[in-house]
Amino acid sequence: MKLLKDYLKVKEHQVTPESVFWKRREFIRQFALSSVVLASGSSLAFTEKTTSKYAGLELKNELSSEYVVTHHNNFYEFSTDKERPAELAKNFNPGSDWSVNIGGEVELAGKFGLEDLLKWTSQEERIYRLRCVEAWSMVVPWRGFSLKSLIDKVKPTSKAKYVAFKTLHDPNVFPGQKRGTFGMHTLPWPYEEGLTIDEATNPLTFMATGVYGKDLPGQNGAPLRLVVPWKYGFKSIKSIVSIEFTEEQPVSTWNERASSEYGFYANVNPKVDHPRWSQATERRITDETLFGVKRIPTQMFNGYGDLVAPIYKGLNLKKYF
Ligand SMILES: Nc1nc2c(c(=O)[nH]1)N[C@H]1C(S)=C(S)[C@@H](COP(=O)(O)O)O[C@H]1N2
Ligand SMILES: [Mo]
Repeated sequence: MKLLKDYLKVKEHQVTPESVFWKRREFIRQFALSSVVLASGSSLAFTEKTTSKYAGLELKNELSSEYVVTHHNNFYEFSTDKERPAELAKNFNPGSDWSVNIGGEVELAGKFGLEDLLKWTSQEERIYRLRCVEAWSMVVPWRGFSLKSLIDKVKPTSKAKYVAFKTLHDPNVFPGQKRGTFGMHTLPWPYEEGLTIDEATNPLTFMATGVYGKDLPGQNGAPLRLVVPWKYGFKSIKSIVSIEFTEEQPVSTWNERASSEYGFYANVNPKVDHPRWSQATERRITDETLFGVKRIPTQMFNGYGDLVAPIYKGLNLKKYF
């Protein structure tokens, strides 16, 4: 649990010279002109939209500051602490020198450079809410491409029912993967996640390569990470090196670690509590709330139900949490 004094400490770093502040304003203005409509009132309040097609997403949100997005992270390969990944990831700048294995039930299997993936798809900006299973949340401006556009290119076979992802496994890069780092609390590496093919091809499902107009920093999952905004944050696997199309339900690292606490689906659901805490509300982290604790109600499917609820028609969401 973070204490108020920790937030005050963060606030000190957050003080930016005026020139930097105005650059950020300029950037935010560009967002406002491209994919986001500026709401009246505060200059930092946004009417959120992913693309103009998704008018259903007009929920008022404040963007979380670049500082909190890049300094309050969950990336256990670096540390179980929220502030440490930013520091420990300083030398992890893979850039485009990265490849991804695409395999399993797919026509175009192989090892592809990130550059190839970027040639096949087109990049855009998306502002999404991120709701962690730990009951904190942010609003993040990502850059990247829709996973569907990549899937359309590589053409899964009719046997492909799921998509499985893996994070890089290299203890020389990730200190947290060294044996005994967390003692018995370690996760089984590599971190793995999976989606059903319907979830993976939903237009909201995103592969991020950047945040706040810059390439992803290491702590946010450089150079390529998944973003599934209607699911708890742990589904949004970072630093992906493998994408496999499978017939069977793939491993989800947190589900494997504690299946009674973390389900395979992990859809944001205020009515299904975590065994150790309520999921009815969340602590929204923005600049302002660094000074306080703003609790807001958690929305079903994190507010993206219009676009994703049909996937789960007839599914018991308490049983398949
Ligand atoms: N490989 C890997 N991916 C991961 C994690 C992790 O520890 N390792 N943490 C997850 C969790 S719990 C959350 S909430 C989000 C956090 O993303 P952010 O740090 O970019 O906000 O990343 C997810 N992806
Ligand atoms: Mo999380």
